[in-house]
Amino acid sequence: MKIIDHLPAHRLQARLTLVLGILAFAAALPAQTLLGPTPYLSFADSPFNAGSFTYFHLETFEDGLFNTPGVSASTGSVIGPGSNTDSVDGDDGFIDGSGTNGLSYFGGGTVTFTFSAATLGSLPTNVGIVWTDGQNPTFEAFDALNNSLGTLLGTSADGSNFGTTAEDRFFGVSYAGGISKITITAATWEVDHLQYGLAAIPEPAAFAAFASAVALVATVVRRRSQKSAGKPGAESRPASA
Ligand SMILES: [Ca+2]
Ligand SMILES: [Ca+2]
Ligand SMILES: [Ca+2]
Ligand SMILES: [Ca+2]
Repeated sequence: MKIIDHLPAHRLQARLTLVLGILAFAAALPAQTLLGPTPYLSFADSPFNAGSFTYFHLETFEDGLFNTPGVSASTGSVIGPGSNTDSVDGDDGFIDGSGTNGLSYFGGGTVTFTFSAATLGSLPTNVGIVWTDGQNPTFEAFDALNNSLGTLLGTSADGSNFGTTAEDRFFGVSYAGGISKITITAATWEVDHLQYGLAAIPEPAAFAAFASAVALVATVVRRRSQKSAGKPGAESRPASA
């Protein structure tokens, strides 16, 4: 190819190294990870429980309000303790197989929880919610451009609406590029423990790949400038080889 042929060898190497470095970093960026459905009786069961976050919010609805920052819901309402209420089990202080003494969030059809980058500073990288009752749900998550990050299907519904908790499941997603919204869809659904955070540090694999790419490029640039210093005019000369 003409474009490559006329480049001095060291410039060609520098460009190839830069391209390879960028490709390595892009390939190492973690794709989305869908999490669940997994049993959930308290926040101790959350895959985000031991995570490190710049911000993290957990909405348990126990104050009777949907008032966590930077998130809005398209439909649904908070419901208080009652024989048909199905809070996360531990919210009433006892993991005892019953969620009737806690509070939860109830509705039907599709509910969309939308995150505000303006309020939060940036979109969350980790989002989860706990389905506690209703029909088996579909969970879906979306990136900043509203592309789907994938779906998860529930299979644990027990057919009872009296606060049983063995069926309760966590549904979530991790995505370093940011999550703009999630949806839960079922004819009727009850959910709890909406949780979302911004991971505090890059994933180790991605950071290592990025550091390697930067080091490679730095090495090539240093060699190139050493060569240029020793060979005046090398930059504009056609390759002799
Ligand atoms: Ca309980
Ligand atoms: Ca609750
Ligand atoms: Ca339940
Ligand atoms: Ca049930």
